[in-house]
Amino acid sequence: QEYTLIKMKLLKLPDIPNVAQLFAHKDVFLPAATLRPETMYGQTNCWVLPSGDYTAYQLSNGEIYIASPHSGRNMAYQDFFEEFGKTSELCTLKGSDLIGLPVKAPLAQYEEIFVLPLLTVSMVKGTGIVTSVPSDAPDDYRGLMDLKEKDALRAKFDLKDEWVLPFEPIPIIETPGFGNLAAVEACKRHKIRSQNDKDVLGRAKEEVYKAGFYNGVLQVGEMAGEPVMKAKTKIREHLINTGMGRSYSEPEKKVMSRSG
Ligand code: ZZB
Repeated sequence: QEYTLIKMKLLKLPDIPNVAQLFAHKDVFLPAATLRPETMYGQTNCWVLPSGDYTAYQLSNGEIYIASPHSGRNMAYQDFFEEFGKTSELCTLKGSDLIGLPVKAPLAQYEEIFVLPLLTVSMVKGTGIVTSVPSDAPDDYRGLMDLKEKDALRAKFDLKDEWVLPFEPIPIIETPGFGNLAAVEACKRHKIRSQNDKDVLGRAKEEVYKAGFYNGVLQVGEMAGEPVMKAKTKIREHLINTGMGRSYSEPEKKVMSRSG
């Protein structure tokens, strides 16, 4: 599986004394793994698993990435670290330590967006850091709406209203049959009421993926007017060439289970 890592830059360091020291004067990123780089114009927040274990890694280019140990082990074989096959770890953090931090997300229309909790983030897929595009990803739309609609959920995670309430899905892709907020439409059709409605969210995601990939037309940015299929590769290259993104791959699940 070939992902694009979206380098979301931390605009404030976690408020943990030793950690703040380790990160001082360095560029620290939350690298979100995506298969849809063309949707980055619609980012509204970043997701982490509150109970998830994350590691801060020192990259050979001087940058720091905070990501899952699962992704760290994969990065070790893809020239992210000084020594091939070895990770370079600075410290560990909980997802909850990251919640509420502001980040600058590449190509996002919002100047700064915030790290928020999503209970369905997998720590063994991608990097465990997920960028949120509620216009085109049903999981993201439902996750954001849960936080907006359920005051008790915001209270549970100590979220400030200003991290959540100002952010709305942004129309970025026209998808025939779904309009310009495909995920919002799909969640409406399937009457999805919670981020925990996993099965139906999975079906909505499949539908939106297919319709968006084959028939979607980008509405914003330099590739506006181009089909998603064409814009996807160009935007991925742009992100990587400008240092805002990086290529990252994961072995197929079958290969992983065969090798243990
Ligand atoms: C932005 C985005 C915009 C995404 C969209 C999807 C959509 P897949 O196909 O199952 O591999 N993702 C990445 N890592 C994780 C994780 N650890 N836990 C939960 N979700 C994760 O899924 C790849 C997509 O799942 C990624 O692409 C990411 O969300 C999310 F408009 O990034 B995507 C219809 C989907 N639309």
